[in-house]
Amino acid sequence: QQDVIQDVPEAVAALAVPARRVCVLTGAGMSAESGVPTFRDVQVGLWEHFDPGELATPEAWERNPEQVWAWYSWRATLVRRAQPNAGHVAIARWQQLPDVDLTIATQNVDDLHERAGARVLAHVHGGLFDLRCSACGRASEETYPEVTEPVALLEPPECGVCGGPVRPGVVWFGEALPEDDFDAAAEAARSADLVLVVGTSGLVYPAATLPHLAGARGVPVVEINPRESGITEAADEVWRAPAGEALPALVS
Ligand code: BJW
Repeated sequence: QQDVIQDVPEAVAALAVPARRVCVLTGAGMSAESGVPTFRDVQVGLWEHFDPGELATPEAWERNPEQVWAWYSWRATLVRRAQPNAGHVAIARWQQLPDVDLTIATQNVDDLHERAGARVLAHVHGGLFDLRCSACGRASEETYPEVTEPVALLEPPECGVCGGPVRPGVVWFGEALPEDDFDAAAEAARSADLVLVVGTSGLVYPAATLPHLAGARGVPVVEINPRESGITEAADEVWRAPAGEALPALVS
């Protein structure tokens, strides 16, 4: 089995092993090996098959809530059936080490970090399962129906208080990020002694500024991603490997 375990690049180990305050910033690539599709990967990315303007904007919701609800119900079913991968588990174990203060700020709307046993400091793009009323804003106890393949239209549930349509708790294009989450992520990145950026294209703002905030304070930034990204240039070290292989090697 030895030959399938990734060798940790020396320069990465030199930064990661002594680090006591670690900030891990994750994107869709973190959950790719759990079978949750990314957004922008060639062929398999969601935006190769679906139009974000029709599904992930407040205008799309206003125009056609049934279409948006149907798509998120399918995505929620995928996430419910997915399991945390070895990368999620490795980060959770790292966080549990007594001499390490490790924070996680994720762009992912799934709950796979939590299901691996980790505590997430910030979900900067919200949570898929945090449903709320789109009219009065109250949190909703409703859930998504099981939908095992993309379907065209599904009626969203009604808010138990005002009757408005219940929406996913995610951040769509053009919407503000939850301020507390973004501020906590920014502070964690700035005050870390290592920022590890895992599985993001670094193309969506303002989340993509987080590694730069750290870099500007002299915090070393390490990228784990099989491919080049918008973060690569700002990274001090780059490890071209999948999260589910690199992270267990790093933490073992
Ligand atoms: C692996 C792997 C493996 C694969 N292991 N790695 C400045 C400049 C230009 C534009 C803007 C700007 N500021 C704001 C904007 C507009 C916009 C934006 O950024 N647009 C750009 C796309 C051009 N931003 C916004 O609209 C944001 N809001 C905002 O700015 O509000 C301002 C405001 C203020 C006050 C009042 C009102 C408004 C909101 C952005 C919301 C993003 N939402 C989404 C959907 C969430 C819900 C859902 O899940 O449906 O969030 S879009 C989508 O992209 C999702 C992700 O979180 C986000 C980032 O994607 P991520 O995670 O990087 O995934 P991918 O697919 O892009 O990359 C995967 C990576 O993994 C790749 O690099 C692979 O190589 C790698 N990988 N396998 C490790 N095994």
